[in-house]
Amino acid sequence: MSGGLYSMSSKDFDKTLNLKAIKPYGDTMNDGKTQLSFTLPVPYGDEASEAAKQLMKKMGFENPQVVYSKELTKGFTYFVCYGSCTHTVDYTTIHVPKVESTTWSMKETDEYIKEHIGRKIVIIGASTGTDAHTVGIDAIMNMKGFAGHYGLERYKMFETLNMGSQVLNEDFVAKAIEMNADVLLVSQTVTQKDIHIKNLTELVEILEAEGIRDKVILIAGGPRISHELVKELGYDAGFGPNSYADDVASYVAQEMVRRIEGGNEK
Ligand code: B12
Repeated sequence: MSGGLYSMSSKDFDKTLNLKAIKPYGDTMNDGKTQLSFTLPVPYGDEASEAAKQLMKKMGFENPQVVYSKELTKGFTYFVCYGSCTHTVDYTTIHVPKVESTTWSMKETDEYIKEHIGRKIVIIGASTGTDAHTVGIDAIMNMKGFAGHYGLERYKMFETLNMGSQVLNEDFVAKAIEMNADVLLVSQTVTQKDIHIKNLTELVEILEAEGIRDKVILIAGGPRISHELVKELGYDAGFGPNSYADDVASYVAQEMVRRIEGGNEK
């Protein structure tokens, strides 16, 4: 089909998009329409809804509406609200630090390692400290994989050990030394009272004290982990939500080769 609506780019379609001042899109550009939900610690009723609307105005929403509210338990009311956001963000100035690598298929990564490294890469993973959540680290490591992405255990060129959850940093490092690990994978899900920061920092300190920090690729991941955060804590890479085994595998292979070529192999 030529001409007409189907050949238009989104730029032609709407000329009011301003990347220097973006705001939420509802059904027309720049209408700011937003849906948000929250709970207030007050009993269900008209006063609760009025409090929710006043709060939304203070948050910068025009025409606040409560479209659903329900008592959660005695003295607590849950709301779903709509409103028009008055604030904007300059999208053109945004820079998000990210892991620098290209995601390959399992086969491509295995072949690359075989050709450029010529041996299996030893990877150990754990959910460390008091953190009992295993689903994240399992999603990355388990043979069966997660959401259609095979886990690291399935790769021919990785030798892996998943130590599970609540692994003490000392035990994790001892295992890394015993297995002469190339890569350490740490999962952190609980972030209450910044426990993840304390725990991730302690691991780096132990690795440094053992003199092996520079000998491993140190990776952290979890739902509230970002590359920027863990770089600051002394890690090589951080993976957040929607990251999969193939992202991690590709990064590991490419980083190992970068280190070999840079003369930094252990
Ligand atoms: C399942 C679950 C549990 C199970 C865990 C079972 C298990 N074997 O893991 C149980 C019931 C045991 C549990 C316990 C607790 N939980 Co819980 N739990 C959850 C829940 C519902 C799902 C988490 C999950 O499995 N996600 C699915 C996985 C696949 O996602 P993911 O972890 O994000 O992993 C992906 C990425 O982040 C990344 N990734 C993750 N790790 C790694 C590591 C590396 C190296 C890499 C590269 C990538 C990577 O890759 C994965 C795939 O994309 C969440 C709420 C939620 N809906 O998220 C709460 C939640 C995580 N739990 C929470 C809490 C508070 C607890 C408890 C403290 C509750 C309590 N008071 O006892 C305890 C924990 C006790 C402890 N010592 O840790 C809070 C955490 C809040 C916070 N910000 O700290 C949450 C968010 C619930 C909430 N809204 O309050 N929990």
